[in-house]
Amino acid sequence: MLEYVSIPDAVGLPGLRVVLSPGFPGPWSVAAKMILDLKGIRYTPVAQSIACEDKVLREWTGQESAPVAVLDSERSRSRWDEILLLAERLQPQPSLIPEDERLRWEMFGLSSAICGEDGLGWNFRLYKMAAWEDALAGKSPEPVFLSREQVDVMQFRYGDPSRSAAGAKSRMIAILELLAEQLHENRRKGSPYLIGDRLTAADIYWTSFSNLVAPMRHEHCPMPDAYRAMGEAMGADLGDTIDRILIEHRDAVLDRHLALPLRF
Ligand SMILES: N[C@@H](CCC(=O)N[C@@H](CS)C(=O)NCC(=O)O)C(=O)O
Repeated sequence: MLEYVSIPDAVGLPGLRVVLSPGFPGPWSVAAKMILDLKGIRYTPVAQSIACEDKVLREWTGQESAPVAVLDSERSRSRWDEILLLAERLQPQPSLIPEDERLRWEMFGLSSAICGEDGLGWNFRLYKMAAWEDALAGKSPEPVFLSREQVDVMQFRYGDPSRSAAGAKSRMIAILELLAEQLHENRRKGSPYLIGDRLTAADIYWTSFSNLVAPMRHEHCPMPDAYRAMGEAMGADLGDTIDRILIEHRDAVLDRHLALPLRF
């Protein structure tokens, strides 16, 4: 595990502090960490408690999720795109945002389909929250590793009463198909990456979020059994909609670009 400082201790520290979810590979947190590490940006890791109310974190950053990055006395940055732009500013090389305006637009669009509200990660969570509700009501054997109170916190933060579990699952399938199509198309053009001919943040986001539907090998990413089981169950529910090319690409990004095993 990384060496974390507590939220109250982090508030008064100088430099870049990044609040992460310790001990499990929360996809937004892992992606932020991959981006900072790839660029060699130093920061103080700060520990968040998942799905808990935290007055100090709210007062400090205006929200309670992880990841959130705070540089000196600047405003906090909690969205995936804000954190990416901050990292690019602090260390422009290697750049993870294409220079070409059209590719840049494609990169942010595709990344939003992975990490943005109503994207892959968001719909995974909606799908799981529906299963947890059923399990807590005694209607399903789905394992729930959050308490009733924590599930309520998650519903308040991320819930969408208009989206059924089936709707969340079809959105995930549509996004996975889009990612696979994009990889096939770029491969035909001679590039192994999602956008253009080099690594961009979109590849990083897919790599990190892939754990939700196809957990990484243990030697790449040791994680709690319950978390691995959750991703495996999601993969089984999605069946053969996960094109092999997505997993090959994820493994290639891990091998070529990231320090393994991942630590969090
Ligand atoms: N704020 C992020 C989303 C981050 C996010 O969804 N974080 C989740 C990771 S599972 C989280 O912190 N969940 C637990 C919590 O809210 O305590 C964004 O908009 O890009």
